Amino acid sequence: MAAMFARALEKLATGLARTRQRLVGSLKAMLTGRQLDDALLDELEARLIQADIGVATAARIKADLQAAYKDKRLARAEDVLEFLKADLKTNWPPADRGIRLAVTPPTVILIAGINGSGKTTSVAKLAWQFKQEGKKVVLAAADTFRAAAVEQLSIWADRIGVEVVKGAGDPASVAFDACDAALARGADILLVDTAGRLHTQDNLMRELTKIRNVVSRRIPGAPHEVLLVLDATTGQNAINQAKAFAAAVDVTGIFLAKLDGTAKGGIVIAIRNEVNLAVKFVGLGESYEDIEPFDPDQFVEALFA
Ligand SMILES: Nc1nc2c(ncn2[C@@H]2O[C@H](COP(=O)(O)OP(=O)(O)OP(=O)(O)O)[C@@H](O)[C@H]2O)c(=O)[nH]1
Ligand SMILES: [Mg+2]
Repeated sequence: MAAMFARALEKLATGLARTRQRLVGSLKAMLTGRQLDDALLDELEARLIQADIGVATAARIKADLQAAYKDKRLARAEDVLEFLKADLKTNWPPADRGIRLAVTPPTVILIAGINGSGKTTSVAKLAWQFKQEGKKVVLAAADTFRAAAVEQLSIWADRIGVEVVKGAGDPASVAFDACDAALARGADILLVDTAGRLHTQDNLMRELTKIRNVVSRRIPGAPHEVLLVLDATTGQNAINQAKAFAAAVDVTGIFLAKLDGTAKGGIVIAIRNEVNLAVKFVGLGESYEDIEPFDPDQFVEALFA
């Protein structure tokens, strides 16, 4: 267990390298030999905002630092990083970050998000992870608009060794067939990949609702999860997407992809404070193994590693 935790932390720390450089690295340089005064606190706040932690959160952290300094719980600028680390860890209340499994399998997980956010890759990652846990996984290629999308998912399915349901019909009918297949094969998990869409594209949002309805008609209680895949490299824009999608469909959690490719990893903190949805998984690379369940303590440890 300890070894598993260490490996996960290492993976996360590697993925967060750019954010750490940008944020913690620059803070270290900034704090060395400085007086803990208002000017320094202003600079610190600006750095936090640059790392996409969010304006409100940065202001709150600054106020916490000011209060701690006044109460003499914090004396030296050098101690700010330790304080910050502890402060960030208190940011997340206990939340359900696991996948809500069906009482009677299969558990159906619908994947949604804008174009190119990382949906198909995240489906592959989830499939791999569930398979590692000994679960039987089926994929539904419900992005039927492009042949290349079906092909991409099929390639992942082959590599991971799971079955994929394809079809010539519309996305909802493919999802329906996939439900049948998952039931017939006694699958534990059905992951439904969908086409990218914007929350402003009414017809496409209706189509997502249609997929949802068809799935729930075939399997009572499904979909058990609707995961929104967000691209961490888009920074604050990801927040707006999360709000818009959550208003349009019943999103149950976030898969934050491409956390490795960004210096804006502070977005995880902004999501917590500005969107009422738990980040359940993070994507840390382009391979199917580059997935970690999101754990706040681990995230903060990795950020300051
Ligand atoms: N570095 C990095 N790249 C990622 C990650 N997840 C996805 N990608 C890359 O992002 C690009 C888009 O990924 P897809 O999975 O095809 O995205 P999608 O949302 O399915 O795209 P559409 O179906 O076209 O809407 C690909 O080049 C992926 O390799 C990640 O966690 N880290
Ligand atoms: Mg895709």
